[in-house]
Amino acid sequence: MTNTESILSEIDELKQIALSDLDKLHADDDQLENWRISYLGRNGKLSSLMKILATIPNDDKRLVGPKINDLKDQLNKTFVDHKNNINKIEDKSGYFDNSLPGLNLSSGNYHPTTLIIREICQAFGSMGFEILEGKEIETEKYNFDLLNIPSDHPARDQWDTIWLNASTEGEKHLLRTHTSPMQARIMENKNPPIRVVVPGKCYRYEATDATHEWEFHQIEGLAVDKDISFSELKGTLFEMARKIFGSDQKVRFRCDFFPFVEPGVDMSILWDGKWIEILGAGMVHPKVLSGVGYDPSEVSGFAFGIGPERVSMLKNKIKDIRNFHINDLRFLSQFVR
Ligand code: YSA
Repeated sequence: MTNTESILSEIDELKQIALSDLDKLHADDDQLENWRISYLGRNGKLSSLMKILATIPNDDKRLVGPKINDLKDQLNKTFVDHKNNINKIEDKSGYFDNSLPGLNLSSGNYHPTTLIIREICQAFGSMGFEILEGKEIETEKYNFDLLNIPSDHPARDQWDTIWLNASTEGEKHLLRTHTSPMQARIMENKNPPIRVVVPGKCYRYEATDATHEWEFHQIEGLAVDKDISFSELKGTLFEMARKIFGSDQKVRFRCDFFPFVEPGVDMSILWDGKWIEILGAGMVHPKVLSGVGYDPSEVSGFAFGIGPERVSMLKNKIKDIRNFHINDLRFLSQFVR
């Protein structure tokens, strides 16, 4: 084989190996660049062929020279095409592979407190109660005075209060310790018959434990009309417990003291062999009725304050009320509407 023939066969061989090597590269930028340097670089394999060109006779150069140039053009073009193709496959923004499985989008869910508040309000809604909301910043007058708890009354100690610095026209402000101030606000603005429930947040200046939070919710209930009796209070709360916990649920009423009711009770649920208190209630005290301008000889009423987190704890076997506030998705994602 002459020198020229051997160069021609080297050109063919180089072409085959270069293209086959390039074809094996699918992603790695470094490997692509190595390929380019190895074949097309200044000291690459194509340059070596060019150097041999100088050693062959001029007539043969006319035959071999264009062949080397053609190979150079072909390798350059194939390299650029191949690289573009790889970039297109890797480009997530512009390239859409409709054979890939879909992404799972995580959908949000209601907070367990929202879920139980809605469930309890719905239970009362089906018994004809309206739903209202009140404000979390209250005055001493509505949180205590109009509820028959004067400033020197020891019963105030029952509600450990977070007082605010702000006061307007001598009125002291606080974060409401219960939803009961809404009783007076509603009665001042409405005439009987009244049937409302008021869900909302309350705050108490107290240490937390498994059943007590310093920030928690209550659902206040109020019914005022002519001839409202204690048996209607009992019947309404029994029905609520039946709707929330089922008809077999055992419920206990005991006497309790709240200055704004007479008589007063609390209601407990039998759970795992223990009675757990979920609400305070009673017949609206005549002093509260007259304080808002009603005539206690004309109308009577009952009221109650439920702790929805406690209800949810019983229903969902939650051991610690603090779970409601620590924002742990392992806890929160268990509550599906
Ligand atoms: C009583 C008579 C009425 O005519 C109207 C309302 C009331 C309830 C009264 N306002 C009150 O706040 N009573 S209470 O202090 O016993 O709280 C009522 C319910 O709120 C409790 O049974 C409990 O379920 C919940 N609760 C109270 N303190 C809590 C709490 N839940 C979580 N953390 C706390 N620190």
